[in-house]
Order: sequence, then structure tokens, then C-alpha cells
Amino acid sequence: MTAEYQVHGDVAVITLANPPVNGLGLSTRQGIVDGLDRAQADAAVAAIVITGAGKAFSGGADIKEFGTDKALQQPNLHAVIAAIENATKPVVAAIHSVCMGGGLELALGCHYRLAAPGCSVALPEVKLGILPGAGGTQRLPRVVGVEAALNMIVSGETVKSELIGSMPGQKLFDKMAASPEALAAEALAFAQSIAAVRPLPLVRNLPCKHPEGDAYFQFARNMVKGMAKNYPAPLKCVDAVEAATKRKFADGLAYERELFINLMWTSESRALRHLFLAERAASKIPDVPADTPQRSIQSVAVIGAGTMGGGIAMNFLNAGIPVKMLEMKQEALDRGIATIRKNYEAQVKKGKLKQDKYEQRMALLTTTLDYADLKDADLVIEAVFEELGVKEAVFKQLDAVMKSGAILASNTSTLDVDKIASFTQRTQDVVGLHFFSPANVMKLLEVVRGEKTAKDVLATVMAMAKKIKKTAVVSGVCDGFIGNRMIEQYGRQGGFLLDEGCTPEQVDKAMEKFGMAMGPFRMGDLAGNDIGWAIRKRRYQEKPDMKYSKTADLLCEKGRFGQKTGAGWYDYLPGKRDAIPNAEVVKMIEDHRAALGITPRKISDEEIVQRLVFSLVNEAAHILEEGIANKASDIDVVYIFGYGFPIYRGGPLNYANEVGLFNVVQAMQRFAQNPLDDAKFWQPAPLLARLAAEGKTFN
Ligand code: T1G
Repeated sequence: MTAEYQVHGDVAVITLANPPVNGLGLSTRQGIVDGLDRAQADAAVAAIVITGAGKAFSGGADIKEFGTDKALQQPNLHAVIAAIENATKPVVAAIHSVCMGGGLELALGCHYRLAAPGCSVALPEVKLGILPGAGGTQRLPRVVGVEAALNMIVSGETVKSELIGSMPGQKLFDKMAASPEALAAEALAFAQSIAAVRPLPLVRNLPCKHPEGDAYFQFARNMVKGMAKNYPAPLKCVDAVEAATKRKFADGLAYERELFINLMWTSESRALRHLFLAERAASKIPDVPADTPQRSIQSVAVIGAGTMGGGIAMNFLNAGIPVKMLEMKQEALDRGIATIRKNYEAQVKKGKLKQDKYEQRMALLTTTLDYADLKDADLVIEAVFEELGVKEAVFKQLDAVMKSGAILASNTSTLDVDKIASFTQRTQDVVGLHFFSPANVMKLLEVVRGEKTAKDVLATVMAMAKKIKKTAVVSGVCDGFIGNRMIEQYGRQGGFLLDEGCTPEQVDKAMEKFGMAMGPFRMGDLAGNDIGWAIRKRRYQEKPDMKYSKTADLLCEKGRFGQKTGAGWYDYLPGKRDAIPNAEVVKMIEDHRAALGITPRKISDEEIVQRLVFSLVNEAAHILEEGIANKASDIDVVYIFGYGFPIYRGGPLNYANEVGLFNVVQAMQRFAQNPLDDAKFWQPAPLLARLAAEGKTFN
């Protein structure tokens, strides 16, 4: 059982013990009910305390059980809470650290609640695309008031226990413990003090009203509608809380249950639950045990004070880790420092960063022109010009000066990390850390594992990624790793669509309607069309039979690199990011079509979306087959956190699962018939073909 039972004097204590966060899985739920039965059958027991072992009271329902029959097996959470409410002896919740979701609902079913300060309290279900499904929407308003409850439920945000405990009139906590350490003893004493009190208080019997009633909920709906656009759950949260003020408790509970079950089956909730687990699973590397010893990272060196180097440095300064930046010339260093200052000052101006914090961070930053000054750094990250010769010179220098055991990382976005490692005598200490621009903002970090990269280096950089608040995904060595390798096929399809009859604006609008943060052409203008141009020039040498549309080259030959040149696929007013369609570019595409003898055709948004997204899916299947990515969910994480794929679609592979792999392969076979497309590319990757034929998904 993952719930322990002990008796202290005349108080029975049931301790949830289902690490890591006492998720209310079936065995835990059964353990609570068994404990209640034992306590009620024992005449020597006068009161009952429920608490959690380890780092949580309870993190809620066991998300890993969702979608399995365990989640539905009795006793379900409703039954457990009913057993508590109907107990013949008082049940006291002793809450600490984390009390979330079903964990808070469990506590709300208890007759009394004690909380230690510093406990994170939340009903975060809305972040999983659902809503509290075990009475939270009906009980929380009864103890903290309708408005505070609705705010917590619609936002899913965490509130500290001491803040709630200090709210006038709150009835969530009967008593605040002096400290987390004092909670257990205080809970026992409290339980003894109320052991004989009858009737046993029930939250469900408390009144629940809002003075303005309809007007308030109409206002709440208008507010929520704006921020919830692609997600159905927030508005249902309003419905559920409104029901608490209008219906008898039992009816409100039944209504909440109905809303909960309906939301559980939405694709948005499946996507959010998939990503919750995917993001956490990404930090696990199959052949690197979780207890692999890590190297200590107390100081970092960054080579290159350009846009990437500066952004990378900021991540470590933000985490309180000293950084020493090296450049070849003083003016480059001065420029780099000035950019970092400008970024921080902008945050201070917006009130997002306190002045003293800004100064603390800048105090951690030092600079040098001399490699010898870097020798004591535990980790060095090079962010120099993306050319192998330049990387070779840098890594030869680093190999000569860095202390033994230092980790040597390259921020390369496409070059071969094994080749880079070969420039040193310590290939086991070399790893790729591919930050995404802007490096101090984008959450994604591709950790590129070289052939020889040591396991403790991987364990160290994955833990370091968490420390600097990055979502790290391990990639093997190939051209473009995971993200850029897939985006190359996506970009190729975008070019073919232009040749066949689309305008850049039509393609972008279709993809943005699908949910992408930015369509491929606006994204090219942001990143710089010259980057893709350089890669294609390499491709034309390496893979002469790989088909490309020439339109992007024609654009670059006009110097239209995008926002940085004020013009790309679109025009941009100085200092503005709004993409303004340009008639000349459209004409250039039309003339190019005519020169190829192509008669333009009308292409539907659906075809645009399928060709672009399925090109990602097919390339991803190859990446999985080659072992470049460890698991499908890692690839979804890359696309959500690095390429603006819509969260409510869960990533390209989750989306393919939702469409059905059989349908994806069918569509690809149609695309292969198009003489202007690349039939060879649309041959389904063997893994995709097999999964589709077997009616399986990528999971
Ligand atoms: N179920 C199962 N596993 C969970 C879990 C949960 N609820 N919460 C966390 N974990 C795992 C997580 O996968 C990871 O596992 C480990 O714990 C550490 O998580 C009826 C239906 C609790 C604040 O949404 O917000 O109740 O990777 O890295 O930063 O109304 O986890 O180690 O194998 O995030 O210290 C509602 C979600 C569920 C809370 C801890 N509850 N969790 O943060 O650690 S739905 C939630 C969190 C529900 C009822 C409904 C955070 C945390 P692994 P971590 P952390």
C-alpha cells in the first residue's frame, strides 16, 4: 500500500507514501480507505490525521494513471472523499510543501485542515486542460470565497498557505502550524483537542453565494473568454463555480463531474497531459542512470560576446553562476556587455527585474581577451562563428588551457559535434549545447551527445539545464540535430507551395490559423533568410539530387534577408515587426513559376497544413529510427519549446497520433503523386509505415 497507518496515543495517522509527490493512485486511495476503516473500528482511536510523506502532502491525482482503467477503479477520489466526510471520527488534514489538485480536494473533504507555512496550494487542473474533478469547484469557494476560488481554479496558479491562512474569513485552514517541522506534533495535539467535538464540520454544508451573482459570472466569462481562446477548460471552470453558488451541493458535484469527464476527452487535454509528462521525461536519458554522479558547475566561461554568447551568459548570471566572457577584441567585449546591460535594463524598466538583482547579476560577469584566464571554469561554451575552421581553432585553444574535468561545449546549430570533439584530446568532455535564439528567452536547449561524450557530462549538463530553467532534450549527432533537421523539410515544402501557386502570406496565415506562433516565411524573416541560404548552398554540393524551390535563393540574391535588412519575404518598417506583404516578392514568385512553365493552382489551407506538418512527422520518424532522438515525446518537446508549435496540439507527433498515422501515410501517398513535390521524400519512413500498418501511435 502506498499509505501507511500508525496510531499515536488516541490519534490514528494515515501517511500518504507514494513518491515522488504522493499522487493519489489506486493503491494510495485504497490505503486511505483502509486506514479510515481501521481507525473507526479501533475504539482506542478518537481522531484521525492524514498527512504526506516526503516532499508533498499530495500533488493530486496520479497523472501517470490517466487514460488507464486504474484511474477509474474504485475507490475513486470521490469515494475516498465521501468516506472521509462520512467518517464517525474527526479527520484532520496535516498539509505541507505541496497540496494540489486532488490533494487539495482530499483535504477539503476532511473535517479540519492544518497547514504548515510555505506550502504550495493550487487547483492546477486547468493547466492539464481539465478542471478539479473531485469537488474542488464546489468546496473551495465555500472556504475562501467565490472570487478567490474562481481565480485559483481558472488560473491554476499556486498560492502559498500562509497567504490563504491570513485571508480574513477564510475557512480553508483551521490552524496554521508554526513551521513545517512543527506540523506533525501540532496536528496530533489539534486532533486530540477536537476529538469529542460534534457535529463533525463539513465544508459541503457551508453557504456559497456571490452578492452580484449573474453580473459577476458574466464579467468572469468575458474576462476568461479573451485569454482562453484555444482551450475549453477555463470557461467550464466558470460554469462549475457558478453552479456552486446556484445548485444544491450534490447537484453541483454531479455537474462538475460531467464537465470534468467531457474535458478529459478533449484533444486539448490529451495534448496538455502528454506535454506535462513529455517535458519531464525529456530529462531522462535511457542509458544514463538518474544517480549518475555529476560534475560541479560553479563557474562558466563563454567564448564569443555576440548575440548568442551574450544570451547564453545571461542564463547563468540569472541562476547566480559567475561567467567569464572571452572575445578576440576589446570592442567586441564592450559591445557584448553593453547588449547584456541593455537587456537587463529593459527588464528593470518593465518592473520584471529589481535594480539590486540586476547589479548582482552584472557583478558575476567578468571579461577577458586571454584564454589562459578561462582555465578554472567548470564549463566553457563556445558561441563563435558557425564555421568548422573557427571552431577548430577555439577547441584547440580550450584543450590547451582548460583544467582537467572541465566540460567543453559548443553552441553549434548544425556542425558535427564529433568533428569538433576530435580537435581535442578529451573527446569525453565535449558536448553540444544548442541554445535557441534569443538564448536568454527560448526555453529549449538541445543537448547534443557526441559519440564519446561521457555519461557524467550528460548528467551534469541535463541538471544544469534545469538550474538555468531550460527544457533540455538530448539529440544525437546529425546535420541539424532534431529541430533544424526537421525544419529544413518544413521549409522545403513551403518553397514548393510557392512554386505551385501560394503566396508567402497565404502559407503563413494557414499555419498561424493552425496555431503556429509564426508561419514559415515570417519565421525565415525573423531568423534571417541568409541562414537557410547558406545551408542550401551546402546541400546543393552534398545532396545534388535533393529538390528545392529556387524562390528563397532568388529572394536572398536580392539581399532580402528579413527583419535584419528591413525586407525579406515581407517588408518591415524600422523598429517594427509587422510583416507587410510586398508585391515585388509576389511578382518574383509568379515570374519564377512562369519561367518553370508552372500553371499556378488554388491550394487549400488543409493541404498547406498537412504538407508542412507531415513533413515534420516523416523526418521525425527517420530521426527516431536512427536513434538521434530517444523517444517521440522528446521531438514534441523540441517543437513546442523551440519552434512555436501550438501547445494545445501537443507537438507534431502527438498531432499525428490524433490525426491517425494511417491517415498521415494516406496523405503522404497523395503528396507523392504531385510532380512538383518530392515523391522520394514522401515515402513514409519505415517506422511510420509500420506503426500506421499496425494501427499504432508514436507513443
Ligand atoms: N501525478 C503523477 N506524477 C506527478 C504528479 C502527479 N500529479 N505531479 C508530479 N509528478 C511527478 C512528475 O511527473 C515527476 O516525475 C516528479 O513528480 C517531479 O515532478 C481529480 C484529476 C507537484 C509542483 O497538476 O505541478 O488532481 O519525472 O519535476 O518541480 O481534480 O510536479 O520524477 O518521474 O514537476 O518539484 C493535478 C502537477 C493532477 C500537479 C512538483 N495536479 N505537478 O514540482 O517536480 S489532476 C497537478 C506539479 C487532479 C483531480 C484532478 C509539480 C509539483 P519524474 P516535477 P517539482
